[in-house]
Amino acid sequence: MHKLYVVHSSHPSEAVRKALALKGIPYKTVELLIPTQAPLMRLRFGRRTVPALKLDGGEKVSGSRAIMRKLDELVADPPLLPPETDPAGRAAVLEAERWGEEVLQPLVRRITWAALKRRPGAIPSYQEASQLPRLPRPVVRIVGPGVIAIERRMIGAGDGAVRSDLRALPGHLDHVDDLIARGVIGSDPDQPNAADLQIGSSLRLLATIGDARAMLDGRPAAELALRLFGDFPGNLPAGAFPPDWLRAA
Ligand SMILES: N[C@@H](CCC(=O)N[C@@H](CS)C(=O)NCC(=O)O)C(=O)O
Repeated sequence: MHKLYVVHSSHPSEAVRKALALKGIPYKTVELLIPTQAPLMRLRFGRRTVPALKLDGGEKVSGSRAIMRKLDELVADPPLLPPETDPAGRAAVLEAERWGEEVLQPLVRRITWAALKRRPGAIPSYQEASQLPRLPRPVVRIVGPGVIAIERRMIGAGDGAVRSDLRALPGHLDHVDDLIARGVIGSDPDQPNAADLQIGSSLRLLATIGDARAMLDGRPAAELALRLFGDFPGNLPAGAFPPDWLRAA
């Protein structure tokens, strides 16, 4: 059986999980504890991030976009990209997926860890439905801030970066709404493409952050995320970021 390596409430991991489900590909989930995935994944896959897929035959594929390509090779239907007979449509979806992975996905990750730094009490909500044994709250209270500090350092989520992420966020959401209006994403709710999954999973994680939800609410982007990823762990009430960080946005 194929094995998918994930961490719980990871947006690109959820994107890949959804693709596997759409294609009806059976797999086993290997859930790793944050932040142990970094050294463990480097040992197993030569790259420190999840999602990563180990195929039945032993082939290893790391990274959400590479995995999406592999899944289309394994099971053609439903396809995650427009057909090669529609080169313009295919290029537009690939470009939206690239933007989703390279720009939106890390931005949402930085905002999430920066918000958790300010509201570590929300950590258990991001562990809901995890396969791993639930850590007792007092343990989370003690180790949580250390884990958050490691993650923030690893992904560059310092205050300066997150302030400019929040400032840039409305522009990025306009871009998503524009992709929807142009039909690049969101055109077929029953058959999401690779960009739908990449962008929708990031927006769904973003919607768990109260301060960001205020910017998302009422947008087609929010509707897309909630439609594709209804159940998603995490709830971090509004008020985590200083008001002037949000005013700047
Ligand atoms: N952009 C890549 C990387 C994903 C990524 O950064 N995943 C996070 C979890 S959401 C991770 O494994 N972080 C650990 C690290 O940065 O060492 C992808 O889409 O696969």
